[in-house]
Amino acid sequence: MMDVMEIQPEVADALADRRPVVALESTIITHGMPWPDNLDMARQVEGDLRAEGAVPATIAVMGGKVRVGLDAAALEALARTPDAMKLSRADLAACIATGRSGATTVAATMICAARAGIEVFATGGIGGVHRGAETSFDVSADLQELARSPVTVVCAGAKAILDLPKTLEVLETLGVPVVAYGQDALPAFWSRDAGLTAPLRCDSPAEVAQLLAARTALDLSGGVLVANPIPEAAEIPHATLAPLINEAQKDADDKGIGGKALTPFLLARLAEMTKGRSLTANITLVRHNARLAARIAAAIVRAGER
Ligand code: PSU
Ligand code: MN
Repeated sequence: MMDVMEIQPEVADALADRRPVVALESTIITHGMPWPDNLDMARQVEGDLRAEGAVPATIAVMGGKVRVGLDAAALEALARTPDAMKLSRADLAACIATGRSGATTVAATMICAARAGIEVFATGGIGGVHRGAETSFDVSADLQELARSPVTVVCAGAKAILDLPKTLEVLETLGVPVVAYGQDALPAFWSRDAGLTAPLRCDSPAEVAQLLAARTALDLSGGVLVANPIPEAAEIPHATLAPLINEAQKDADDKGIGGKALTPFLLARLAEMTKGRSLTANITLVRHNARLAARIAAAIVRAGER
């Protein structure tokens, strides 16, 4: 069989020794943030994981292989490749087969993490049901993947550029546990609360590990979504953002932007409209999620030792 995975030795050793490892996606680097903030963010997040005692495994496709764990040179090369393919489940194999560079979305990162044996993954926000999906049918493949791949995804909720009630409905239909961390409200990426209550709540990494153990005992497939509210100091209130999001979505509609280009367009447009405040908030929340993901990975390891 074709060997398509290249696991960095540091990551492989940590997995073999049952030490905490946390996967990181790469679309946020190539399509979610501009150069050079993207590289700074990627390095900082890896540093945050290490500071919490976890080994980072940033995932991307380079040179015809899925690389699990990138060295400094590979991370920089990727951050300088804005035309990297944006990979979801549908594109992963084609990117490998053609030898192109590709950045993994939440969906593709989950697939690769699960194959590598990594149980926890940190990101900013997941994809979801886009506004106007009743006509565009634009529902991110991230949601299906959460139902399929056994990975715990720590995010700051779904981006407020999405239709959040519909996103929650689809996750419920797919049987994906959606857990708000430390509060009842569903965090909405740049805002701690957009007026929706999360279906489930956990208040500590140990509680998340217990939930995962019970799911394993029941042989339930798929992943778990942990939504960690952005730190208060960095939050942009929902009322401030809502009109800007409407405007950004209208710009996208006017320009005929949809499909894979929509999320990157909306993020870039919002960063412009908020004069960089949304980008700063995005970086803060990803780093915050990485620290929680590391603590959850450590709690899973501890639970396995008992
Ligand atoms: N989180 C961010 N910025 C991003 C993304 C997430 O803070 O750019 C990316 C993720 O990779 C996610 C993708 O999987 O956006 C969703 O894209 P789509 O809506 O096209 O499925
Ligand atoms: Mn889409």
